[in-house]
Amino acid sequence: MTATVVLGLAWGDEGKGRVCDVLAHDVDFVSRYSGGNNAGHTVRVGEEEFKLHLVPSGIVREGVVCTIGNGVVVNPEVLKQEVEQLEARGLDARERLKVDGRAHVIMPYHIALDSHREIGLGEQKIGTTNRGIGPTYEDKVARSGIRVQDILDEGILHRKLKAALREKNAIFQNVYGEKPYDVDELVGWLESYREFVEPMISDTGAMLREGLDEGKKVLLEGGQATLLDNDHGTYPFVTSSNPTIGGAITGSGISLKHVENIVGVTKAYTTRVGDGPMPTELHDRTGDRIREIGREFGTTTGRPRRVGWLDLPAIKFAADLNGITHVALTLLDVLSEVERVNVCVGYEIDGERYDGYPMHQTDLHHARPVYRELPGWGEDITGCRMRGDLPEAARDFVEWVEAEVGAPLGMISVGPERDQAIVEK
Ligand code: 2SA
Ligand code: MG
Repeated sequence: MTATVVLGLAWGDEGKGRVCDVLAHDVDFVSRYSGGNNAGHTVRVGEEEFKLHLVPSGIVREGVVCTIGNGVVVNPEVLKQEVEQLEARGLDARERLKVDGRAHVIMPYHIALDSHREIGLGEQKIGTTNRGIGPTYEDKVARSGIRVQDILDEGILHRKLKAALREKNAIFQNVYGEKPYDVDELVGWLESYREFVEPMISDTGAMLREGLDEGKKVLLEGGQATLLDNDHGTYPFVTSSNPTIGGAITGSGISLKHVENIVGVTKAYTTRVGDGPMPTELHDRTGDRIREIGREFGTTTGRPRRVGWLDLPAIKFAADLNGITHVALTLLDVLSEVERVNVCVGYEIDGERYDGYPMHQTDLHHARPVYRELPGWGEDITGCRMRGDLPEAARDFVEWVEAEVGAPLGMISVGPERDQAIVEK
């Protein structure tokens, strides 16, 4: 009965795909539970690099069954493209991928609305990935969404789309001056994916629960991260799902009793793509260098990521909120290139010192980081495979972070290759 949840502790791109790939070697299932193709998970296997947006990263491991859970939003076009691309590279993706019938479908009008909203917000924009994620979740909550299972029933599609478009078409015509969406055309669009998607549609939650009860191992792969959580993140600069531990349960359909390990992933520094507060953001040459060495560009949109020092109060908040059992520290090798390493240990907010992560959004916008400066190690660590192999300054850094976060470091990644990691139990 063991499920392991891998989730991000900051604003995403912590390397969850990389951590999942290492953990996937002895699991039976890898499952996505939140978000959609706004995620971008990069996995390197030898010379090959896989960039995945919707399909769980376990697909690159032979024999692993991958599920897209009920909490995910699915763009059928992207799903088909991604599966076909994986197949073209010799992976039997179609046979090993299951999609929950309860998952919601990202429709073309959701993508259009995402883009109109962002333009309308101007400088206050959220900086979304423009994949229609927010509007799809809105429809889910409003009970006017289209689900994957609906693709199998033309009558239902007609009825649901007609109802959904009544208000939406008025918005497209009257607010945005665009032509309305046509129900028949959209039904035709969805039906064009029926043959492809039908064999994959499953009750993935039941499948996972049954597997877990039989002693199989499940890895739940988070998309986005804690500070982008709709409830706990830096609202409104968040995504529209719950990438945190509660969302892992709701979005996968497994029970709390099955969860044994919760791995919180953080980089040795911080990045954020999209708008919103980021107290430790660097606007200098060090930031540019970290961006360059860490190849910090959005996997989905190619946007340069904002780069800053590790924000410990934020990470500690996320670790506490998710009840993590282990930390996975990634991209430690990137810091080999900087002379001194800063870590934020608190904030100064309107003249007062705070140690914790602020609840008020205004405080977060006003927060100035208080740093502890540590010596850099200035040497290549990509060959280290045990903690003891690390230079003293790097070891001091990881051990201090481990003590501060209060959970053991299960993995320290020292390079992008599958084996470039220090893995501990
Ligand atoms: P959305 O599209 O509605 O989910 O955007 C809302 C906010 O969530 C952020 N967000 C992300 N942040 C980091 N990484 C994400 N995935 C891609 C990647 C992003 C990319 O792995 O690189 O390629 O740009 C991701 N997805 C959503 C987003 O920036 C908004 O701040
Ligand atoms: Mg990413």
